[in-house]
Amino acid sequence: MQSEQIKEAAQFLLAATNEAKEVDRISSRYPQLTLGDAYKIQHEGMKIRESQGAKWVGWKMGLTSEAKRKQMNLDSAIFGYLHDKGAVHSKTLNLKGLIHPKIEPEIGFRIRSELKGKVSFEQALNAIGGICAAMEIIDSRFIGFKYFSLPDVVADNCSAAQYIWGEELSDFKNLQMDQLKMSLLVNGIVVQEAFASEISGHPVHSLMQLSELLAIEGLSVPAGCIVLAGAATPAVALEPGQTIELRVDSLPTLKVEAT
Ligand code: OOG
Ligand code: MG
Repeated sequence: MQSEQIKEAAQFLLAATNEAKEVDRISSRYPQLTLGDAYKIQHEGMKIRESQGAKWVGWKMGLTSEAKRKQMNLDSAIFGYLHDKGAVHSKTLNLKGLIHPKIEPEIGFRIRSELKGKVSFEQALNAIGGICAAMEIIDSRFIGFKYFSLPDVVADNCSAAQYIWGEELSDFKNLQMDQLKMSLLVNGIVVQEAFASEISGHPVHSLMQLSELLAIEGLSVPAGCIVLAGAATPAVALEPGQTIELRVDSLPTLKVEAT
């Protein structure tokens, strides 16, 4: 795709986000859309947001669990960006302004030293300064939240909308991170449950994968940023009135009320 088309596609998707309006997939407008073009569209989207005052804060991994790949009928891990305006700071989650939001149980990392390219498990683990339970609110801009290709979802910043960040644990060396049980509750009832090993076999593998995927685009995981490792289970549709809770063994619980 030409750079003018990349810009146009980024603007088209941001307008859909801001107007909470579902739109046709990018690949129906630009059938030649490749994964490389899609990451350029994503990057352009972040640049536009920055010009409007948002700050980049980190990365999200997507489709790191088999359950998510099955749910979306797509087959490989992808990444997107997180910005400060996406953080939910209150105990209520306002669904106005979202199209068809869903919520996912995730593990969050605070990065203390840069990761670049292919790294070992030890290097990735040592780069983590804190871990927490986190929830991601995803909201595809595409009609029906389905039937999109990998480049489509990447261009749409991997459906990123908002995220809820838990209290971080900095002393996690004795934690069997992949053995943490994650339970997502709606109105007090467990609706999804999985071990953190569902995230790429181990959440740290997801971080290693992220570093490698970023290198293809000439990017890295800088010190100080945050990372969402990807959902451990399928996403759950959000509706006003629900109380959503995420319990993860050994990590502080998260609870919000959707309005
Ligand atoms: C893509 C984003 C997936 C995750 O954690 O797997 C994602 C989508 O499902 O629309 O954020
Ligand atoms: Mg996610």
